[in-house]
Amino acid sequence: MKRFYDEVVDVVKAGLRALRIETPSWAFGNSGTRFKVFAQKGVPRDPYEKIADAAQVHRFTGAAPTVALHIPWDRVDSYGDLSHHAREHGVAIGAINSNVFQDDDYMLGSVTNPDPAVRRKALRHLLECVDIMDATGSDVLKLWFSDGTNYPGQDDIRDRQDRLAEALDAVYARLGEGQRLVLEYKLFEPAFYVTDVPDWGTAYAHCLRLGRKAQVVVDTGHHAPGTNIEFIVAFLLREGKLGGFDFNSRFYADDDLMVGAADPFQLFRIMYEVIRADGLDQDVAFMLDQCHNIEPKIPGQIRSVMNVQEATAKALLVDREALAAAQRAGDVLGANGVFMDAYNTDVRPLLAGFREESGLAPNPMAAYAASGYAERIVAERVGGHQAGWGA
Ligand code: LRH
Ligand code: MN
Repeated sequence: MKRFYDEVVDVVKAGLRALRIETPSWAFGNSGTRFKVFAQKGVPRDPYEKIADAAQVHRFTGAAPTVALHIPWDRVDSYGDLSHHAREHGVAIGAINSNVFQDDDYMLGSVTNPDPAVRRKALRHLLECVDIMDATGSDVLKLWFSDGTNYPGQDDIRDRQDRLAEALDAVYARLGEGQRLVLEYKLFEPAFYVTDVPDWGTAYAHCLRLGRKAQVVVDTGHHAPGTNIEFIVAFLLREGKLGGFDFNSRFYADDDLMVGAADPFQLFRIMYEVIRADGLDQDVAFMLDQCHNIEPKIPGQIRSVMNVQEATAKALLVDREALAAAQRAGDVLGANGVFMDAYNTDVRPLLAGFREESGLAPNPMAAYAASGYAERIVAERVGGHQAGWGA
């Protein structure tokens, strides 16, 4: 392992340089569960402050240069001005996330709603998000539909798919040059019987039908327990249909905990399939989609970026030649051993060195804590309305 390690260090560093992780604006606002949203001091009051906080994640990790927006949570008068503000803070605006899950009209669905007037309203919002992409220079429209039913017979499963396809066609047709849509699936919640885009197969089928500008988003928390997510990743990459990732982790359902916190080995296996498919050089939007309900939000995002960097460095350390030879030879334990050697390698010293070579502090968490930024925003952000999921 030692000989291989010395040889491959530069390959690992090259991979880490290519790794870009988008932070979600909504992770910096208050979030919680239906039981309670705990307000934290210093939380942003508007998209400008959210972007300033996201810029801290990039400042200390060097790996989070873009921030995803969620509309209407991040609605502003001038998206051009917001983009300028982002650039001033050394970041850029990334994916635009639509939201057709918080309006009373969408109780029985948005683009799949039995009522054509509600479907038209939902479509107008999706098209407005493309207008915002034009204004921010974003090339990714991220679509997640909470649409579904709670009781058998409540609505016709096939009719809802027809309505969904009709809306996706209209959005796809509106996409400009260089723009693409990424469709996110989720097994359940808030719907508890049928979710209209419940799994990767449904999302993949719709994207295949739409065309090359449509790809699938894999959100770690959106699968049934026990789902082999790295298989889905390997399959979608093989098809050129993995458009993005919503990184987080969970012990039970869509817990939206810090990526790698609940299952660092799963994250390693996922990143290995990404590396194996040269996914770092493809247009896969790696995004965090998390809620820091009880922990400080900016450090939570910094820790999350570090967790993805650690998993990626370990995945890049897999001795691919030795692995392929063992696999070809049917050497089950040998192959598994090569894989586990990489996973069991402590890459933290390598990452600290990589950060220093990149002009960054070796320990981003300690550097952020020492920056005084956390204390400053608590002192400055008094009054006003703290941001959250309620807009
Ligand atoms: C849905 C989801 C989706 C976002 C939302 C914030 O659960 O994962 O990606 O729109 O969280
Ligand atoms: Mn998500």
